[in-house]
Amino acid sequence: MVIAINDMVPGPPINVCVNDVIVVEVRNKIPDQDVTIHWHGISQKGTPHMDGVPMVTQCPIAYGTSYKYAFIASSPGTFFYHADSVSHQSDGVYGSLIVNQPQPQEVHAALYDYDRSVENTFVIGAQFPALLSANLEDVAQLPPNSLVINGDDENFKYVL
Ligand SMILES: [Cu+2]
Repeated sequence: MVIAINDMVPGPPINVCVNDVIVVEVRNKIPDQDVTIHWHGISQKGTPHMDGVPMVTQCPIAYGTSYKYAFIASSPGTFFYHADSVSHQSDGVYGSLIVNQPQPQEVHAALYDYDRSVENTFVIGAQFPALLSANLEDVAQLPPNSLVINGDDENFKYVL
C-alpha cells in the first residue's frame, strides 16, 4: 500500500528552468492526517512560508483542505520534494524536482550533447508491507520489503 500523488509513486516529476515560478496546489486526501510538502534543495529566500515544515513555517494541511505552494526555483540542481513527515515519505509522498539552467551556464555542458534529465531521472524509494503512517506504533516491526526505482506500479494499491 502507498499514498500516491496524482495516482503516482513517485509523484509527478517537476522539471523547470532556473527562476521559473513553481505553483503546486496540495489537496490532502489522506483520511484523518495532516500533511505538508518540503521542496528539498530550494532555498526559499523570501518565501519561508513555502518550506513545508508544519507548525514552523506553515500550518499543517488538514484532511480535506488544500494549500497552494508558490515559489521561485532560484538555483539549478537535482532536488526532490517530499512530505515533511517521514512516515508519509516512506508511504510514497515524494518525487523528483529538477531545476535546469541555460546551457552556457552549465559547467558540464561539454560532457554531453543532450540533456536527458527528464527521461533519465531515477528516484529510489523503499516499499513497505503496510502504510507506516497508519501503523506508527508498529514501525519497528515493518521493515521495507524492497527498494523501488521510479516506483513499482505492479504491486501497490493506491490510497488516494
Ligand atoms: Cu528534504
